[in-house]
Amino acid sequence: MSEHRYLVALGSNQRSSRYGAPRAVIAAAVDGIGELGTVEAISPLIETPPVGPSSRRYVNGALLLASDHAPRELLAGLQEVEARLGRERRGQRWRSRTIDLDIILWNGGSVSDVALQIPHPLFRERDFVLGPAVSVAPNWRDPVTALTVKQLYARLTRNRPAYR
Ligand code: A4P
Ligand code: MG
Repeated sequence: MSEHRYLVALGSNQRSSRYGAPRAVIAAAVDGIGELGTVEAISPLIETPPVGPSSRRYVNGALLLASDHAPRELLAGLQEVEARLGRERRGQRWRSRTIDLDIILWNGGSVSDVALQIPHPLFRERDFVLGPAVSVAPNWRDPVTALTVKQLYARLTRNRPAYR
């Protein structure tokens, strides 16, 4: 049994010369993440309108990972996967990217330092994270608000239509 469990969010809104369209990039990222532990569940991939300056739509998804890596090690592993898939780290924040991998929740609770915050500070406001997350971890409880992923998603989308 792996020591840790993580909810990881995946996003892509740019083709990769090597892997192709965003969906294929995400599939390659899932393979890479599989080397960091056991991927226990993958959400359907959804198309979402961009939040921030990028004009291109994103493909987003989420997965559950069981892993022996502690949070900072996992972050380093995810960044290695991003680098392998051709993510350019220079430039504007929130620019188009071939792949973005974020740690959303960890079963060990909270982490807060300069390089890593878990829960991800913005995930409660983002339906492109919560939508996919609901399909893999509906009952996972956010340690900060004590609400489940499903409740956070319902709270966020109560007054407007979901993407799907
Ligand atoms: N970092 C801190 N906490 C974490 C965490 N929990 N998981 C640090 C991953 N990384 C974490 O990230 C910058 C630094 O965040 C990392 O070096 C790490 O130490 P980054 O991925 O290099 O930069 P970024 O992604 O440009 O910035 P950021 O703040 O992560 O942006 P977001 O929040 O990821 O937003 N619209 C749609 N529809 N779909 C999207 O997926 N994504 C973004 C990016 C904007 N708009 C989007 C989407
Ligand atoms: Mg990121």
